[in-house]
Amino acid sequence: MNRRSLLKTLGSAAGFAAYARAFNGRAWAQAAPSQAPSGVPAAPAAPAGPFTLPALPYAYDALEPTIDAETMHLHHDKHHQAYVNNLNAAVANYPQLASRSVDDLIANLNSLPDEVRTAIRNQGGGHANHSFWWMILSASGGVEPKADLAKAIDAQFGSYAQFQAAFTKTAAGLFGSGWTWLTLAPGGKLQIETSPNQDSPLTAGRTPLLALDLWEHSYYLKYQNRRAEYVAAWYKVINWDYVSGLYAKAKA
Ligand code: MN3
Repeated sequence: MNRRSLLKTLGSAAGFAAYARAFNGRAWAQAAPSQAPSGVPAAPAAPAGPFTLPALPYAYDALEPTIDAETMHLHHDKHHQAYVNNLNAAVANYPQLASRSVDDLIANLNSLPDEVRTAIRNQGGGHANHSFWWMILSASGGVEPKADLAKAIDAQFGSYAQFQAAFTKTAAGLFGSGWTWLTLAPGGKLQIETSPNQDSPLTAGRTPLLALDLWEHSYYLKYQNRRAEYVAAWYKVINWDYVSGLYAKAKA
């Protein structure tokens, strides 16, 4: 749109909408260089929304040495971003889905159109699980469960140490890519469970309280094939203050 036709059409709402479209198109083009700064070719353009990558709630190196900054960059900026992009692509033609939260989509997979259910299960699951993952990690979140969650863990597993042993055993038993979770079932019982791929306990109606990412991308740079070492170290960076808060909220 040139300046003259712009001036001519700005008087109407339709004209303003056309101007807004033209401006947004130009801004988008400027924001997407053909080469990323690192020299890696840019990925094909993905829809800009409705889902967006949440910022990390701490610095990329905040979890060093347990989880290294390079892993955090790749995991957050590349892997999580890809789930967001692919989820946006999946809902691009479904405006009725775009207005729902990703947790709502994952908790109600049966409500989704057949054509996009698998894509949302995988890509939406990846977005939901990783959004959760960043929040349950911290270098300063306390070393043990707090308050009512501490009592519930003691009551159900015997002690925090026994809970850790059970969680580690379940994690070690997961074959392939997936997650290990501490969840709260509708009856109020704590549960240690695994999910394959990017499946979420939300789909089964349980509330995630704690998650352990067991995809190789979450640890391979630093730990290589030593997955047990990664799992053992991960307990040092659990944000128990946050997790205990989730339990209190879910019980309320
Ligand atoms: Mn991951």
